[in-house]
Amino acid sequence: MSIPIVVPAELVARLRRATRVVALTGAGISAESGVPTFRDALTGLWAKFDPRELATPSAFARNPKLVWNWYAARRAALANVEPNPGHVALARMDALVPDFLLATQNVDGLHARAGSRRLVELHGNIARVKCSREHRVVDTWDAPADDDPPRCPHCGAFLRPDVVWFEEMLPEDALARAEDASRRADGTLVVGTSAEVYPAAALPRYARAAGARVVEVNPEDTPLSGIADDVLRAPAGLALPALVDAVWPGCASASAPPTPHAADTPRR
Ligand code: BV8
Repeated sequence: MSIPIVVPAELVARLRRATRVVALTGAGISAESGVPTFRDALTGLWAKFDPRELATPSAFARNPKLVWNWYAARRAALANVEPNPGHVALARMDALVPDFLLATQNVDGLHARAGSRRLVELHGNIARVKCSREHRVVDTWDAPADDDPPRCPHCGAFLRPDVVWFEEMLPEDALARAEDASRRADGTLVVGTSAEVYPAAALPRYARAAGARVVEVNPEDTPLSGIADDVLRAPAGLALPALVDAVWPGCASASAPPTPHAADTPRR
């Protein structure tokens, strides 16, 4: 059942003129790919846990095996999902907007798989594993033995997912690029996030302060709805293709994988 997505004409005009656009995404954009959001209750072994409890250094210190297995289960589940038209539409925008940056809170890697190139993963990527002591990414790791996660081949410390846990600093370069782009933006999209986790949730406010047009795409209200100029209350997999088709009609359907950088080709 496709719901008609109304894209305001003024928004179309503003985005068509925009040259510097930043998109911030959260778990909601991957929901239509079958990836549970952070608000969706955990299931199975983890049903009794709040994700915010498990995604912490103290949880890993307390029970490394439990946390390792939680991430291993999420990693395995990602092997059976595909990017959806929402991811692909943002990859299209990357090919169409001169100065574009996609900052995601998601660790699922679906934006990169959809063809997004100017992309920063603010909270890391679940496909990578690193040493919990030296923070060096390791390419291969053996299956965990008995009750422990696998160990670092260099120093013997436990291995852990290369994601940012609560109370841990974000990757400096990724955060700096996202903050800088937000402070220079003339348009920003806030897609599928409950906007409660910082410093990511502050980015649209920096764009707002810079005079950017703020567009929220979310079926539900969020703490950022109040600063949005436009709110598309619809699933991202429907709203984003409609938005890209409205702003850049005839630039091949928004749900088709992007061709090499339209932005590199001289604009007529
Ligand atoms: C840090 C990786 C320094 C791991 C994650 C300022 C104020 C208050 C608190 C703080 C602050 N500054 C720092 C903090 C502390 C904390 C924080 O923000 N706490 C919150 C809970 C209040 N921040 C940190 O700890 C950060 N580090 O600040 O370091 C420091 C050091 C020591 C002590 C203090 C500070 C690190 C934060 C990163 C944590 N790692 N993920 C993993 O994935 O396992 S966060 C994780 O949760 C996600 O990455 C994401 O960021 C967040 C979940 O939010 P969403 O992605 O938005 O998902 P959610 O499920 O909540 O919502 C889904 C939305 O989608 C909904 O709105 C829904 O309506 C919508 N939706 C559903 N379907 C669709 C849809 N939308 C569109 N289409 C659909 N189809």
